Formats: sequence, C-alpha cells, structure tokens
Amino acid sequence: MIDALSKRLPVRSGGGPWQGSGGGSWAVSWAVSWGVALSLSAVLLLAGCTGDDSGDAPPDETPLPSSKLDVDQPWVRPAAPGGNSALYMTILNGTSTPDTLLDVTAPVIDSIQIHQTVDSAGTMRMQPLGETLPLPPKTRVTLEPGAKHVMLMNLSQPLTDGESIVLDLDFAQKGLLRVRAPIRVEAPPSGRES
Ligand SMILES: [Cu+2]
Repeated sequence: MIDALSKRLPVRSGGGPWQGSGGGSWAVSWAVSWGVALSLSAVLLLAGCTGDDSGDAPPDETPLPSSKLDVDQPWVRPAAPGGNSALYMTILNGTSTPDTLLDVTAPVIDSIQIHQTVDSAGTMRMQPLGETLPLPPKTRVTLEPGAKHVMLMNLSQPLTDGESIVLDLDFAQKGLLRVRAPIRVEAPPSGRES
C-alpha cells in the first residue's frame, strides 16, 4: 500500500539543489513520501474511530437528526394475495409534541394492526399492541423483525421481493407522509440514518 501510494505521489526526482549528492535525492524523496503516507494512515485511522464510535452508541442516545417527524428505512415483507405482510421502519419524532401513527394505507391493503412479537416460553408470538402507535416527543420508535411492527392485513395483490410499495402513513399531528418501501425478505443493511 505504501509502495503504491509513493508511486502516485508527486515525488520530486532530480533537478533539485541536492541533485549532486547522488543517492541523497532518492533518500529525501523516500522520506517525504513515507511521511505523507504515515499522515494519510493516521487520518484514515481517526476517521475509522469516529465511525465506530457513532455506530456503537445505543440508538436511543444518538441525537435525533432533525426537529421534525420523519421515517427512516421503511421496508415490507413479500406476501401473497389474501395474506398479510409486515412493515418495519424507524419513526423519528424530533418534535416537542407527542404524535401518533394512526393508520397506514395503500390500495392493496385492507387494514392494519400494530403488533409486538414476544417470546412466550420459547415460541415467538405476535400480540396486538393497540389500534395506534404512540410516538413520544424527542424519541425514535424502531419497528423491526422480532419486535414491534405494523401488520398489513389481507392484501389484494402480491408483494413481490425486489419490488416496492408506496404507503401513506397517517400521523395525528404531522398528517399524511407518503413513503416508498422496498419489498425485501431481510432487513436492509443498516446504513445508519444520517
Ligand atoms: Cu404481526
């Protein structure tokens, strides 16, 4: 890596005042590129550390990215007509006001239910969490597999892996928020929200 880097750097080769000292020119160039390479490595290491730190922070403690209500990384499971799908996402309520997710609608969805998956004596079961989903101020609510999710009930069309669906999320305070959710078998890689 160092060798490749040195070759790309504009290393001065000859023509300098130290030209006459034979091998000295090479030694100076080598020292300069080595120093630059070390500095670059240090910068990369620092950048890596910063990234790791933010990634390790518990989600609840990282500051919310904005003072608005927003939805991050919505996605839904594939499902057959007549079946149910599940919607996952992170809802960030950056406002100082409690909000509530009242409904999720799309032409193919008959109705929704808010569920919580619980481990009951080794068996994963889904429990209804109520008609609506409370969103306290200055918090993020994460809907993910094995935890809270929105069931999309009694679909009239298939939801096909690799496609996407437009959903209207109805919030008590914010009103309607339209999102496009990819249809996936597994959660998208967490490219942590900005
Ligand atoms: Cu469910």
